[in-house]
Amino acid sequence: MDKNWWKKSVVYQIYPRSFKDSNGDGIGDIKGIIEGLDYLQKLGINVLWLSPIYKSPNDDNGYDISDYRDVMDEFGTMRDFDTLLEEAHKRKIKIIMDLVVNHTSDEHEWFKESKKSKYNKYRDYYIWRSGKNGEPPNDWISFFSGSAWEYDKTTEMYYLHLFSKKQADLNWENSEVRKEVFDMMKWWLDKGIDGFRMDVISLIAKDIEITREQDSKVTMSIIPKINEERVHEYLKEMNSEVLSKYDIMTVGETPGVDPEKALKFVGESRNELNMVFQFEHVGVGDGPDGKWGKSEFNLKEFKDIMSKWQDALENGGWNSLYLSNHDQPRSVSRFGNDTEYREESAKMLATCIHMMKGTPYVYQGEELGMTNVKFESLDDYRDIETFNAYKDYVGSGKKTKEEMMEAIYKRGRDNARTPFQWDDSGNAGFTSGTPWIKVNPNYKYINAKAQVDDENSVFNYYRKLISLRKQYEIIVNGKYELILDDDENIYAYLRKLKNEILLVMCNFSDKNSEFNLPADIKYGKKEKIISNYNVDYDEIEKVVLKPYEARVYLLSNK
Ligand code: ISL
Ligand code: CA
Repeated sequence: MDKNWWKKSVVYQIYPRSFKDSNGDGIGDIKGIIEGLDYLQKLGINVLWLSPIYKSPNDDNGYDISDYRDVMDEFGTMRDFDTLLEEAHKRKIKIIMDLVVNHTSDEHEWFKESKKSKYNKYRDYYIWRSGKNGEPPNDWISFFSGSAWEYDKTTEMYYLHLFSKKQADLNWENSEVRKEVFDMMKWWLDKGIDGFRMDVISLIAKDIEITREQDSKVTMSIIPKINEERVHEYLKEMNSEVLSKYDIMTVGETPGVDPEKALKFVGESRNELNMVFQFEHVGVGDGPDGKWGKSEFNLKEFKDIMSKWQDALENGGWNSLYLSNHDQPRSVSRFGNDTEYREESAKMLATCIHMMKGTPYVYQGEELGMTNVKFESLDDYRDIETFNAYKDYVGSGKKTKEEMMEAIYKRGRDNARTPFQWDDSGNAGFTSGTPWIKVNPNYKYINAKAQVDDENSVFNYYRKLISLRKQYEIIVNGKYELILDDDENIYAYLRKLKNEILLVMCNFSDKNSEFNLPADIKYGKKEKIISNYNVDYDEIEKVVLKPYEARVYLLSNK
């Protein structure tokens, strides 16, 4: 058995609510995922990450879990899940589940008990504190706007919620909580799942005594004061109790983590996780106001961040590679050009990410070049983060309504959550009913049906990138090296393994850009392995790259 299979894998993320609806209620479901498996097999991915499918009142689309051992009614039954796992495995596709254990829903049995009295057995499963002079216990703020504390009149105390008030933070200091979580993880692993993506796992241990005001680093960001030592104690315990006993992959979602901190999570000798999702590159160009503020994309900064991560994790670590997920705008809209050069830039961005060292993640629809959406009315949105931010910014006068809508068009999470575009029939072939969120009107020309059989499509380009990773060891193991560091339009890098060099050129601009091969790169043979324009490939010393052009060559001494 290959213990490091996750290093050679490409992961596909499914947001079940928006993937495929099998019964016409407008909500994607597990049977819908099963119907989509052949499509995914064709794409060539070998791991599926499912965003949460557990029982949930859906305040945050399943990231608020009320029963970890049951399936959300709208998504189907546990039998459906077992069938999905079996059908996926038949196709050599592994499944990893979202593990959301920083918090539970306030409708979870544990929380319902916890709030009953100070002496309840479950009281210490959550984080309760008394207020101060009629105010919350401290100045912490929620990721979804407002105080991170909610007053509960039953016991006249506050509980902590880093996200919505229906997502109460679990108290990881309590060993009973850890045991419950570990047992639940084993229960799923014993079913045969292949790993976990761990929601905000870097935030599970907090130093509540430290206010934002006291901690200047914290004041600058939404992320509260974390007890890093404890986080790693808990993960080591999780690893020895659970993870180490199975042949699985793990990826932690870790807001606020830089490469130095990341090595503590993923260092090979650390016995914690396999890799983490970092956030630095998706926040590139953001000002102090974060995602809702002004943002100027800057390629140079982006290259610096990516290169810093590639370099830092070269020895004894491993990177995750992503440009989009269910919380981020569509990558082609954020980093490329979603109008005139949509196809070119979608392919270029994919090249840039897939040729790096690490495990690539494809978010549903990214492989079609799906774009952001603009709904005219706020009522057409569904995301709690969007609604709360709107209230916060417009309510306080920090932004006008128009300014806030513009910000939502750019960065709102619903951009990524419109239904998957299967074909050009009504509602993009996603549902025969009324979708829970409107489809992006561009499904008429951006859809899977139009792309699967078109050899020049974005889909088939992804398919080729994915197959190259299986074919060339250098794509998995080659050492990354940035070249043309200062170029403001071109992102070019090398991967080196033995006597081979992979040369990757990506033009991030909508203009022709001249690439000049650094003189110290010596080679005998060259072979073009993928490109997104049909051009003449003989010359690599000096190349005029067309708008959003990408090319990859394999150079060898032989
Ligand atoms: O979405 C974000 C920025 O727009 C992030 O701040 C996000 O809230 C953060 O990365 C944590 O995300 C994860 O946990 C949340 C959930 O809403 C997200 O969907 C999930 O990916 C709470 O469970
Ligand atoms: Ca359904």
